[in-house]
Amino acid sequence: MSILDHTHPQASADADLLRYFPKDFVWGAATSSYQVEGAVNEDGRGPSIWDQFSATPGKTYQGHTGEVAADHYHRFKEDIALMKSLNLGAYRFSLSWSRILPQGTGAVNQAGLDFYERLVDALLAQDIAPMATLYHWDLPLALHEKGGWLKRDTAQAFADYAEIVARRLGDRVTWWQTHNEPWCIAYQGYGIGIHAPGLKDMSLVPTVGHNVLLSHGLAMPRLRAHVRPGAQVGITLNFTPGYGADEQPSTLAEVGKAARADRWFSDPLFKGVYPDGFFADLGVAPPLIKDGDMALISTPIDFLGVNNYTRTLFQATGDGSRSKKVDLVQGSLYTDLHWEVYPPAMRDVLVWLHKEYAPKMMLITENGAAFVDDWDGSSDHIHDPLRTAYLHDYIRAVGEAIQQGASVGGYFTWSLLDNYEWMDGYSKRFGMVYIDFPTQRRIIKDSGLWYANFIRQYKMHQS
Ligand code: IFM
Repeated sequence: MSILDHTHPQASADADLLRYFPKDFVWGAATSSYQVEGAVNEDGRGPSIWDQFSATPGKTYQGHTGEVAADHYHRFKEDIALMKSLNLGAYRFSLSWSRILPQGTGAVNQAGLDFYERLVDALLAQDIAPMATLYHWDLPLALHEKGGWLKRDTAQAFADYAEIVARRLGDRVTWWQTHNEPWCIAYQGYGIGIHAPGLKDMSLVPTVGHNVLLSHGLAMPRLRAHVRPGAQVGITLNFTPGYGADEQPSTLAEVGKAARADRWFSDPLFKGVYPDGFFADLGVAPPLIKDGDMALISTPIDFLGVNNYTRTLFQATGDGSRSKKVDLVQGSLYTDLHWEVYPPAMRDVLVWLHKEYAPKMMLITENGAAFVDDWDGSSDHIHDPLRTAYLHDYIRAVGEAIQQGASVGGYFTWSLLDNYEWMDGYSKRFGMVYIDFPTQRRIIKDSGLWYANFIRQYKMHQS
């Protein structure tokens, strides 16, 4: 079968692909607050570390900020209509902490909570399940100024914030997540400084990771106390598995390091320990762990959110004395972020997670691809066969993992909308819906039409 056979928006899904997915499998799409909402100065929202970082010259592509983004704050009803036309069963969004608590702690901004209440109610009215992520990287600036994730107080503040949100929305939202990708929060934000708050000190990374995990553990009981019976509470981690192009000891060593990096957060969450050797790999000291921390962190979760986009391939250099990442794998397709398209990694990660930790359930909370979209400025069609092929092949890989026993309950594309891709600004497009940023016009891409058609066929197959 050629790419074009299955990327046509009206293509019929392969029968075996539909069969892989159990009844009540959730098909959704995801976004995050700073990447889509805009309205950064409206209705009492306080600044976050991303407002500050993106306003700092040289930090983001052409100085792009999330000030307007996809204007979802004002256009969420239009966006929910798009979700409906895409046949989505769920929408994963994140809440902006500083919209709700402008100082991170203290006085609650009711207007911020009201916005999320309107969003949730509008989703429910369309029979689209809301999935709320409490933290997707936009820490209130006021907390950063007091030390941010380097301080245990921030973990406590996060738990207080979680309770405030759960008290307001807990009667309606079934799916809850504490964090999105702690790995990125710690490593990219504090270690290599390419994300807010932009610190470049590897020695800080273990403490940040630990405090984020601690905040998750502290928030779990606070959430459970205020969410409806049957609500599902979890966390999302990102995984980029390492593979070896050969079996040289140096290659196996690199693959081992990548495996420990992938365990950095999952081992504490499921086993209550950090992976042996991980901090030594980073060349830094482990975090200070107080009595009871690991027990809190490993409080059972209802589901694990899994984000996977690519893999890393390692290969020995000429004399075999060392190995490094292969920058261009022969025959592989790369996305616009230079991420290798490698669907087997999705299957392998899910099967590994299932065998290693036996999570009650896993949800793919993000998967998708940045590709350049050509729009002629007037038509209402965007042809993006590469993105469609990516989604098709990764969905198939999820199906294969299910066939091998992994318990996966849902899949969310990243992303519903083209949006603010952090340091890359608006230069990278992940959406199933194209946004013409100057006019905010929305156009469903062929990949979105394909996904809608696939979900429709899944539903027909179930009934
Ligand atoms: O846009 C991001 C998202 O915020 C977190 N996961 C990866 C996506 C693509 O880079």
